[in-house]
Amino acid sequence: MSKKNNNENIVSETQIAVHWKEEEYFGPNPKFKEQANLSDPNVLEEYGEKNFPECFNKYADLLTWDKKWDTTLDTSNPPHWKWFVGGKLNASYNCIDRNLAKNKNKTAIHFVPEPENEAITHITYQELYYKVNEFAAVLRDYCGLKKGDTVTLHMPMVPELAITMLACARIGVIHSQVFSGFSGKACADRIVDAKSKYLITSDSYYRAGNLLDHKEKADIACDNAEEKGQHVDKVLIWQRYPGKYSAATPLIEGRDVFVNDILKDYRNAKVDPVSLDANDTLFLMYTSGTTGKPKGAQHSVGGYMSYVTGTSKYIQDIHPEDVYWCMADIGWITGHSYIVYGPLALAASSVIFEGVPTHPDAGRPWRVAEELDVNIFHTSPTAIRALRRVGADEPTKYDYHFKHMTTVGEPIEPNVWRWYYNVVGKKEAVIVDTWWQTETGGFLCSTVPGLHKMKPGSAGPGAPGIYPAILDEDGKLLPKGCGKAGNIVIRNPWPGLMMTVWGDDERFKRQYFDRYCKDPKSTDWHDWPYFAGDGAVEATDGYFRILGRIDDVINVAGHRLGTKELESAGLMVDEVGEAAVVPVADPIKGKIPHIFVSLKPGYKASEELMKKVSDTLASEIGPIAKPGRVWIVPDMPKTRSGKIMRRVLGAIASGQDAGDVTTLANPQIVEEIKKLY
Ligand code: 6R9
Repeated sequence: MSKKNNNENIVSETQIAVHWKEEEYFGPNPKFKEQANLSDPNVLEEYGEKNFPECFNKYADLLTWDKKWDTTLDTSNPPHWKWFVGGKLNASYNCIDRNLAKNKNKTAIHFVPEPENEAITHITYQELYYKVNEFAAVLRDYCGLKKGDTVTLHMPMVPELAITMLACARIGVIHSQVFSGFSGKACADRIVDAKSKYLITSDSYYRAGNLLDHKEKADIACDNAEEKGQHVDKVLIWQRYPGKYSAATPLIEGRDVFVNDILKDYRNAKVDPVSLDANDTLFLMYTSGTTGKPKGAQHSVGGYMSYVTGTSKYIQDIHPEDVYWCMADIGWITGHSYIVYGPLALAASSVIFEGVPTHPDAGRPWRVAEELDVNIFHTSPTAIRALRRVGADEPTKYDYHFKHMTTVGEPIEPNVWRWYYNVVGKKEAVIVDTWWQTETGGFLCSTVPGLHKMKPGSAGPGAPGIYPAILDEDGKLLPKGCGKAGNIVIRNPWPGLMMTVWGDDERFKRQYFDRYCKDPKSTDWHDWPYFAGDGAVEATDGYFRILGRIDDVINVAGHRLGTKELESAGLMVDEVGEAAVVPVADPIKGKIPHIFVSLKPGYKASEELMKKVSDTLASEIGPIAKPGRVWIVPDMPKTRSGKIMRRVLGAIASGQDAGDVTTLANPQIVEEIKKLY
């Protein structure tokens, strides 16, 4: 779809004006480079297109296979690519058993409870082996679960979540973990879609100082699932304090059982890992997207495990002696790939943190880092902004040293990136900005930390073996350095890509491939680019800067502005802690941006400050970006994974109904913001 703008130039719908200035490069740090898993530029060439798909055999070779694969990539049924066909393996074996010979006494999981007076616990690989076997016996012998069955997990950030996942993986049971912050009803929808007869949950967990009753959500989930036609036979409940029930909601007889009680009958049980086909399913991870019912991204055992292990090694730079802390929740894909499966397959020590990073104060993460001597740290821009907002100098007070840090989940504003680099990383740590999705299993764009320079706000080039491109609305390639944004696609298959949407092959094809498929009859992968749904621009150096979901684009008088670049300009105002930009209908310009900002502690809203924000947008981006209104708000409405809900802000700014806000992390904020209207 093309249309004419005021200058009579043809502009396409995807051509967002990109006004962001080029940022300077950083690093890579020579000390980091010396120890990096990947620092030889020639190796990178081995992942070039002429070696595709065999280049990914190197990732698969990082795993232990029961039977080696015959075919690296089978494209006979597009777009359901099959990797490592004929190969057999087990994920639980790869994350646990094979590490025992050299590392059985090493910590696999450091569990950091939220209350600071509770000691950190350290689970060795031997203990993990023991616990996973016992629970696998419960699943197999007590529950009667077998390969290919699904179970829904609704568990908080406790080690038992990783144990449950690995126990499922051990016997080929497909786990579907639902983020613990989601409601019982959201859990029910996922139980119904996955057709789970078992729900595995916890009685309670700590959140910002409160021990929450989590079991009450299980009751709602089961009742709601029943109404929708899915009966849950049993609810298995892990106890936050084993042997003690910490929730007020009574048990339902015949349905609810404490894991701790059953485990007594399976003491020291051992369960042989089931040898699975590479293309059997390891887990489902539901993703909501902006529209439609949640989709179950169905991930494979062989391809997924190879991809997360390879990227954990080369992008996260995990060595077995590292203490690695990813602050994401295991209820999201980041936690599955880069807290559990990737790091454990590499025999690292992975930290599971129960709590809120800024509780009881902004120094908490840095105290944990100091105590455990964490050297790899992984978090999101939303957490970085929150930590900067409440404790910009806190990191300097603690004696920890990161060699490597990751940002993931949203585009990071360059000046937030610089705080992360200078203050959190103490100018010692390299940063990778990893762009990817639930659907993609692992990283798609990122610098290789021992090889590439970093550029604030840019994810970087395609990860090894990933060939991204920017296409316009008509599928024409937008060459690098052209300054125009478009839709980012991945031209080739890769092992981490989901196999399909659970129970809906058609939706998988429609959502991710129909957009740019060159020939639906073709079995040549070149005809099937993966459409990610994000807008992006490729700089002359081949680095991709992600501008956000393509729906987050504002068209002001024919100029397409990325919300992210406006927000980034807003964040250049010292007083601003967070910023969100939304489009509001305007009779003259079509759409006009409104900017919502929340302030760092100690600052107050004023007319003067509003003007300062407005002027900064105009001076940084251009007069076209001058916002229709600057809203100074106490906080942003956020999803449970910390993403700002621009949809809600857009509705408020337009004087419309904000819709269903019950799934927000902070629904009460919506009323407060509405009062400003
Ligand atoms: C891993 C994860 C996916 C969407 C994705 C994009 C945004 C993720 C990003 C990023 C810019 C990054 N996103 N990482 N945008 N830079 N480094 O977050 O998966 O929850 O499925 O979200 O998040 O818009 O399309 P998921």
